[in-house]
Amino acid sequence: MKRKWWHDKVAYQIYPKSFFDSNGDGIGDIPGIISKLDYLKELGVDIVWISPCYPSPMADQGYDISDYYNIHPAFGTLDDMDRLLTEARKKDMYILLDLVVNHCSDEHEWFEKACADPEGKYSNFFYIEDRKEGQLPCNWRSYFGGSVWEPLPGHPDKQYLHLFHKKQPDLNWENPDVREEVYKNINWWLDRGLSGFRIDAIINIKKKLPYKDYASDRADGLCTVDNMLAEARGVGEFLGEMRDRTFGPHEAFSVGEVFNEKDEELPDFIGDNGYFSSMFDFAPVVFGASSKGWYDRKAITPDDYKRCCFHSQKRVGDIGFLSNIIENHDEPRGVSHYIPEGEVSIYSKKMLAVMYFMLKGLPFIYQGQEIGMENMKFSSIDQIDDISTIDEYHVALNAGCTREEALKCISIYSRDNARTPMQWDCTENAGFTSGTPWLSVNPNYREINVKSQLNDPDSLLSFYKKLTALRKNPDYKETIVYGDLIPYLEDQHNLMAYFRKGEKTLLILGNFQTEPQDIPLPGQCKKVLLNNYPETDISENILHLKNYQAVILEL
Ligand code: TEU
Ligand code: CA
Repeated sequence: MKRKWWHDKVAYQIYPKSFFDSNGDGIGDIPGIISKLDYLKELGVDIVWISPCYPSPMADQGYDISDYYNIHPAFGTLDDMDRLLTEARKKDMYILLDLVVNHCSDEHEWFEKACADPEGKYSNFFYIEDRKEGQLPCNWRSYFGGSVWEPLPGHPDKQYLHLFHKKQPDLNWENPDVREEVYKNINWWLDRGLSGFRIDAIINIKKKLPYKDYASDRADGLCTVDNMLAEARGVGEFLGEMRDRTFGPHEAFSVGEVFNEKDEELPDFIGDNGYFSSMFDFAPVVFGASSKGWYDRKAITPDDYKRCCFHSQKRVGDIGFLSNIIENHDEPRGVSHYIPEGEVSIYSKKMLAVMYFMLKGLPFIYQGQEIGMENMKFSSIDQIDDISTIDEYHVALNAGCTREEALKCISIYSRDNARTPMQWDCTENAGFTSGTPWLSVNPNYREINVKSQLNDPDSLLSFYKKLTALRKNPDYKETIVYGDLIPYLEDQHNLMAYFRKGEKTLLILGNFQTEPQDIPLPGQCKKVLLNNYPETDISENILHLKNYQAVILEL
């Protein structure tokens, strides 16, 4: 594996709408991000990915872009963005934006021009088909519910394809003009001083054509697009071209949102000169998902979590670098997702932090994760903003769930769990805004907030600082960044343990339960590098792990 500038870094995801509001309109903004750069620097963050902040009608919270060359006025101006890039550079920090190019907004001028003249140049920017007697070209279901086909505004005899919301028409990547527009935009940002991109829904850009039906998997007669994506071939030609025309020459960082890639494709995706610098490991994130919907999803156990992580680590081996997460803006809060209900505590939160942070790859922290923000307890569907959650609520009801059952499943999996405002302090609205927040603050902000953790050496925030410091510690960096990952006592129930072997040998262990566990050590412990308890109890080479204890040992 070739060494790259970003390998030893720590990354952080900002969901700008919910991060910090500088002007009291209830919406987080870029000046707000600038004012918190020192906070991130002290946490040990180097790379910051900001979810979309471009002009957008916000049908999908900015993942529906109407202008790729500007900033949404609620978030600030291009000057603010330039200032953010300059300030970040002064602090040796790197800014990534979100590249959302599987689709644009239906309010983007390309789509408006396609509607104005469906025979003109821009109609070929999208997938537009004739609509004879209301017939659909295929029975694919959009990710947010309903058919992927929608009548073309102003032209009821035509219809366009949208794998996501109907306000997110898919861009036709088969058209070289579309690809040129995308590359032009990427280069424009990179030339402006951006360090790279997180790349949204990128596996969706290649469609299996001609359109055809697949077996339906729900009562609506439609089927998930996963069937079609599994059969689509040739996405690599687009991705290789994109790399060669944009990221490659700029030596920019790119991290792909890639689902369902096959083992043999890994070297093409993230090997030396892969399409992307890295891609997220979604194995634990998607565990238990059902094509029927969230209501049918199977909960993940600690053993499942471990198996998912190790499976990904083994398949990627030395090919490249995964990006490791426990949550993002599409997922529940990691501590609520991976720690069994009733066992969420400062100990289990720290244990989970150790477990994922020490995996091989690039660790990403999602805003609020570092203070242990938890899922919201939604008591009514009216508290939900997210389109995907509202769809899943109705999917559950249509499948026969009661309102209580439907509410319970969306409470567990809602994307809004991660989108509630960042909890900065214990004043009203958690110090996120002086106005009315666009989405309710989690009422637990009085207990869980940055201010109360900043000067507490035992807080989760301080613990994350120890983890980032260890990753940068010159004595251990080489091992933590490049050392092999080898599972230890892999089949032991509720234990997650692995070696990182390089210049040094580290053993990372986490007791994923409230009951204590005795673990035989494979060698003499030279040093305890990190522990979520004050003491480490080792006698005669047996490590006695307490309730959710996690330790990093040097052997
Ligand atoms: O997500 C892509 C994706 O696959 C999601 O549909 C995911 O399965 C879903 O969020 C689970 O509820 C990306 C973005 O991360 C997401 O926020 C956007 O809504 C989506 O693309 C469309 O741009
Ligand atoms: Ca604001």
